[in-house]
Amino acid sequence: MAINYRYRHQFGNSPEGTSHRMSMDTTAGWTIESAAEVLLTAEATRSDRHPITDDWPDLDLDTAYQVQAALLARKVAQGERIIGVKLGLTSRAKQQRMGISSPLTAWLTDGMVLEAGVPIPTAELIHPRVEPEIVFVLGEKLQGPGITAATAMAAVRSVHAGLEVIDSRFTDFKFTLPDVVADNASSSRFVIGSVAYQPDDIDLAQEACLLSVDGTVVDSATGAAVQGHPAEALALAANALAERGLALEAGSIVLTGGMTDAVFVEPGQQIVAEFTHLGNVTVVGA
Ligand code: 0L1
Ligand code: MG
Repeated sequence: MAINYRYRHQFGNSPEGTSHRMSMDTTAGWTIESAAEVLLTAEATRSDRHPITDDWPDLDLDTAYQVQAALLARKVAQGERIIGVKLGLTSRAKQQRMGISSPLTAWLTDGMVLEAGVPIPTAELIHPRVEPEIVFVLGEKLQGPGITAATAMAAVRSVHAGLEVIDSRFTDFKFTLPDVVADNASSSRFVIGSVAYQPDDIDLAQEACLLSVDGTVVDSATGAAVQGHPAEALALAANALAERGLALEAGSIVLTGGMTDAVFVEPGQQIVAEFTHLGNVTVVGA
């Protein structure tokens, strides 16, 4: 799949730049930079930790998105490229499991791409879980505010099945909304299926997915689980990013959010998402 990534001119070295980022010291002694550093260290050392909000209870959503931006800026400084956006907590299954009812946005980098057939490097991760998603690749830039599901779909070049591997830096995947926003929505890896549909050629609300582990179906959902229609999730992302002065670039990959609850993956396990039209996507734990 040929995908163009055009974030550099918009974002420079980080998704949201550095100019407006606060360098405040909180009463708890935390800063945006120190929170980003703690999360990146947890990822690099495979060590889960308690929520940042336990120590920094005043961490609000705006500041959490600045922590997320600082974290991404560090990944970019280390050579990763931003290639798209992922939504989190867009389905009731995910919201109920995590106890959080607000969707959120986060970023995808090329370091998160898991090529088809490459096993999930479980030894490098804390407690990986896998969830099926409907994925868009944009043919045009998409900039809010005022984006509707229809205008969002007009910007889509192709639709795919996907599996996201999430790996929260917080113990037992227990966090508040600001924690998970700061943690870039538990991002770890993702794989996109090879089947591509034109947006007009598929009814995404009706598109069904069976999720199986080692041949046993453990969950199922249709695209309607994602905000009623995955295009609503795409519109939500464009409008939410616009509030922070950002847009989705042409060529972006957009993960619209887990359709079902995520399942843990152990070494040797095979997880398959079988979609009605979008084909099968398979991952194996290394
Ligand atoms: O797709 C998703 O809903 C990801 C949510 C990220 C938060 C999590 O479940 O750890
Ligand atoms: Mg996800």
